[in-house]
Amino acid sequence: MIQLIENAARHLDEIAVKSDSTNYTYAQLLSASEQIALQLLNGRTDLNEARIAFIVDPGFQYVSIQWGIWRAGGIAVPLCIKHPYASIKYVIEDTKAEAVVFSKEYKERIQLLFEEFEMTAIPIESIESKEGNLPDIGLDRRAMILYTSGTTGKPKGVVSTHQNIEAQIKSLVISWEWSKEDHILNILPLHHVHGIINILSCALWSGACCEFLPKFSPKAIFDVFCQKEVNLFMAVPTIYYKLINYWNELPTAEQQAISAALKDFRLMVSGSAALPISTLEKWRDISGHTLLERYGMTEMGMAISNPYRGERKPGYIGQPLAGITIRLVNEKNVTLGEGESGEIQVKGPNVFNEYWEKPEATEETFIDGWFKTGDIAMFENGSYRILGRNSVDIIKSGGYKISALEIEEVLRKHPNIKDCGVVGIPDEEWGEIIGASLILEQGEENVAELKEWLKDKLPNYKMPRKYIVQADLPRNVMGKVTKKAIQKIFIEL
Ligand code: MLC
Ligand code: AMP
Repeated sequence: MIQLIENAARHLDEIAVKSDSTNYTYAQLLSASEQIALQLLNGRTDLNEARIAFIVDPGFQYVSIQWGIWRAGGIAVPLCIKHPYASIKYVIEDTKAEAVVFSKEYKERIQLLFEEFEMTAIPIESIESKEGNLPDIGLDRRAMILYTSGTTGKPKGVVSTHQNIEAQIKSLVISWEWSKEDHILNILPLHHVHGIINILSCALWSGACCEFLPKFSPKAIFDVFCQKEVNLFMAVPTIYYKLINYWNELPTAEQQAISAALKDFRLMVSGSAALPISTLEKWRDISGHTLLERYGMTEMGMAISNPYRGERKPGYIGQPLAGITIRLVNEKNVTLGEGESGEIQVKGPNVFNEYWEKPEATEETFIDGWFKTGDIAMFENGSYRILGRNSVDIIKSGGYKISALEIEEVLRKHPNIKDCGVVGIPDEEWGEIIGASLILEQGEENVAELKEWLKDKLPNYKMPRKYIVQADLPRNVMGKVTKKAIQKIFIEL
């Protein structure tokens, strides 16, 4: 039994989703998702964990398809609407999805899939009304695969069961006191946990309303806030930074109207990357709210959070959420005490079981049942504080996790690039921006042409923003590229 969907029956006439200026009730969501489930089943009794990919704009269609896949017993594979064909193809190939559900906006982008793979194309507009039975779904069934970048080459599929998802939702609903009176604005991409679990699923679990905007725009966000229906907001630090910049440029009367609307909010949360204290303070001046910073990861949902009630400490991520156990360990895996810095390891029902068809990667990421996050932190004065990561090859930009190695692999395929080193450069707005040091085969390389060449190979958020050309990459005595030395060159530019 999927409790998230069972809960909907308690709120049939309430608004579940607001998108494209239309309100959709929980009854409509149940009906639309049932039709999609029956269409996917197409006479079968159960999808038995078949992977179903889907690509539609954030909104009612997205939720109906996600729930439809779950109700038919499938594994939902949400595709990123900003990905070029090459990235979409990778996910389809890796998951061996049996079908893609899509809306007409994305038909052209994915058309080639149906020539390259044996799979079913399901235009969302083609779903017909059907009658039939839906299978019973156990909590241990695999429910979703989200792709995350790691320290080895290509992204890995993180598999979550219904049990994982339920545990992730429940701990947030309890800790942040969600209720059916809540109304949240969701402007985050829907192929990552922040948008899918923390915002969408927590809202629907609670009988609340989740409103969507078609794309990120500070003006559109503030316009929605000023309608005074929304009382909850969650975003990555870059988004708060952009909202602050936009607000600063507005005439005083508009600034005051926005600030007045924000004061009535119940809660505002920041996460997915470190929240600069300057951003927290400026947002407090504008909104009257101290952002609640929390820490999480695709593999486990949220794990550590500042309190909903009680002191929210700037620069700290807070305490373990209900039902989640945390320890810090050193390189020898010895548990550390207060004031010592080490890797965060996590245990709990929220933690995933496996990377999709990557048993070795799965084994490497657990030790004695603890999930190794790769994040370094310290516990002091009753709170955890993030100090960094144990790999320089993981970049966080705009809240997206990006693998330097994945970008290097693409760059090395360019005919004039002999070698390269990709790094994250600290940046107030983006957290980090991506820098690439290039070793050329010959002559010079035109950056505009290189960007054009990269366009169909990498999504926009994985594009290097700064380039340098070097005669050779800096290396240590063992011959290993020293990324810190490359970073230093970019910082000093
Ligand atoms: C885009 N641009 C960047 C950039 N991304 N510049 C530097 N670094 C980046 N990473 C530039 C573009 O080139 C363009 O420039 C301009 O910004 C607008 O580009 P866009 O593609 O239209 O971006 P936009 O829609 O504005 O997106 C910005 C954003 C987005 C902050 C809204 O990055 C975003 O949605 N981030 C959230 C990601 C997220 O949800 N992460 C959660 C992962 S889960 P120009 O010059 O052409 O205008 C997780 C677990 C947890 O982490 O704990 O939550
Ligand atoms: P992802 O793999 O995209 O889910 O990103 C998870 C990573 O985001 C974590 O491993 C952290 O490195 C980072 N992260 C999430 N929340 C925070 C936070 N509040 N402060 C610092 N880093 C964070």
